[in-house]
Amino acid sequence: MSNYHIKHLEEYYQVYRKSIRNPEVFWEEIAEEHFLWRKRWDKVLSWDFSKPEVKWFEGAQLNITENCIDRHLATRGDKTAIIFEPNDPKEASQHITYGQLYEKVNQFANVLKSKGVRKGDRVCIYLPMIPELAISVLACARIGAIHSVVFAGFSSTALATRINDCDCKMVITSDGSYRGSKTIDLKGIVDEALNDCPGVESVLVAKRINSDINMKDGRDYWLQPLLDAASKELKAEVMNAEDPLFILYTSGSTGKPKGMVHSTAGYMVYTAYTFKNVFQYREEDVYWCTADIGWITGHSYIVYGPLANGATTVMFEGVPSYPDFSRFWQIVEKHKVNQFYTAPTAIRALAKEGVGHIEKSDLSSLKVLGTVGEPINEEAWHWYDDNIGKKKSPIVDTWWQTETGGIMISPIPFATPTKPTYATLPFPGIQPALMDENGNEINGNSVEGRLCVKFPWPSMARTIWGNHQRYKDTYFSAFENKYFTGDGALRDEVGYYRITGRVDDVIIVSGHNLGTAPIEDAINEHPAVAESAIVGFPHDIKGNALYGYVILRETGESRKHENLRKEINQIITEQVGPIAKLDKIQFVPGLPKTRSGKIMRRILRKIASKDTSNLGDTSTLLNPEVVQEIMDKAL
Ligand code: 7RM
Repeated sequence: MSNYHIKHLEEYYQVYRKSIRNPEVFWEEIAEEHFLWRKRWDKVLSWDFSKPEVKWFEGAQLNITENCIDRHLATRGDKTAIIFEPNDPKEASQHITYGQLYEKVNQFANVLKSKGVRKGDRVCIYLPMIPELAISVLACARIGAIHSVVFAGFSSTALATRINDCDCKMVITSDGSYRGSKTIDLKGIVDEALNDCPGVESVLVAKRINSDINMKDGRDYWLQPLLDAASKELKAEVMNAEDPLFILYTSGSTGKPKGMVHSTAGYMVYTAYTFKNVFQYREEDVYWCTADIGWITGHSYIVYGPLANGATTVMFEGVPSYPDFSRFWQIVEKHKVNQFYTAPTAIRALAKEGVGHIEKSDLSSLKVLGTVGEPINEEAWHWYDDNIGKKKSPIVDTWWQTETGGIMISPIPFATPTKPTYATLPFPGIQPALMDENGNEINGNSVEGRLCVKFPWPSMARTIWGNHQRYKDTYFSAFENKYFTGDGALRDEVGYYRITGRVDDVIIVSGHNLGTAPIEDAINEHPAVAESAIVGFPHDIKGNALYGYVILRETGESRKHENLRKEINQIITEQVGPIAKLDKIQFVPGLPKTRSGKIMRRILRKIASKDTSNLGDTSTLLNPEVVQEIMDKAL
């Protein structure tokens, strides 16, 4: 029986049981059979969640790029590793083979070395979704430099914070980027950020939009001439299993962003293993994840997981709406995409545009559909299933986090029967636990609680850069000896998990626990409502009361607002109960959202509590302007 590639439900249960009974033997077999090691480990696992300290494959040595590139050369040298699909459909796509990727990564790595980057140094990568982004990530890994990719939609302040937090000595960027019909002056943003980053010694600049930019003498270098002059050979640095591979920032609910640190061997093993199974990847398949490499989804499931399996992975530079909303489906047809992985927020945006945009494209190549990033609502799930998968492609609703490094709960397509809005079953090696408010584990099925993980898995983040105490406080202090995810979940009668959302979204009103999601679902049923968000605010008698922010489909006249408020509370009373009625309802033009579509409730909570003197870090907001508009009319 192969533990590595699970094909049936029975096999899943067998493998899962084995992974729980004897995790070390389980992971050791996978590590042994499917990866290239320079030196074998002395110990598979040592761990102590009270410190917290976790080590996987201690004593082993490897380089992850030898696993993602070199070892494929003999059998897959001419196979396409990366398909680059540009923003503009009229521009030709590029196919980079494993052989070419080997040379390009080595050239890039040689350039990094020539500019003084050494093993352990931090390099900030601020690039659009062009091949140089994947190549520079791998080039860092090849020489043991720690990459810190910052999504190229972040502002100069957000960029500077991230550069300084981990003392990057180099920034890799481009002259600019294309995003739909717009261009963005990336180099200008970097220049502004670097006014506050004294530690940065050099900037490598890729040419993308041919704009006229400022190049600072002795600091800024055009990338291409350096690459052209660099050798295509380079011996990969030998890394220890637990050496940091990268830092990736995730926004905390308070304070500055957290630089999650991922290590080398465990991350490699886990992302490769989950990629193979969650997407049922076969040798000839073309796989496409629409995320940006600036997020964990792009790190694990555009770059490392697919390449470690010798897969063909698509990198798309553009947006779903350019030149029009048929773009995704045209790309699926053009590259005959077999596995397609996107976010619920994209699915909802596409659904809103109607099926006319789909009908033009041949989607028959699709075999597996994926979703990630937030709970997918039933309507979006069915729209995806009906119109994109034509009810033939299983949907994998994959639950995981920046901190977990890889997919934790997900169906295995063609093995696990799917259920709308359910992430279903834990991956082999993952031991979830649902906890009650008193810190006790809730056993049995048909239960709901706070989602924890009670045993280490290989790709878990090892610390927060420069702040181990914060790592401990945030993830290992709420429940003893467990990793706390911050999410709530329910386990149904057969043991399937459904992630209900962040538990920081739970509001206790008069002693009753209210989840924001069911209340919002009720409000959204009102025909005049487009979207809504609920937060709690302090109340003398109830402890907390509810404040609703509601976006109307049409702005309408304010004299109608009083009636609407009554109707909304009527629906809530009917669907959730009178306890969930809103004390205040503010009609707003938009909601503050992160770029991955998550509502930033922290800001809404502050506005509702009239505590707006310090809104905290708003640098990750897609639409910061809406915050002022909401504040101006707060109730
Ligand atoms: C991969 C990613 C993590 C948070 C997580 C959840 C939410 C992610 C799902 C989901 C319901 C899903 N990393 N989340 N996936 N909720 N179903 N399939 O998104 O660090 O950016 O976010 O996202 O709340 O804790 S992340």
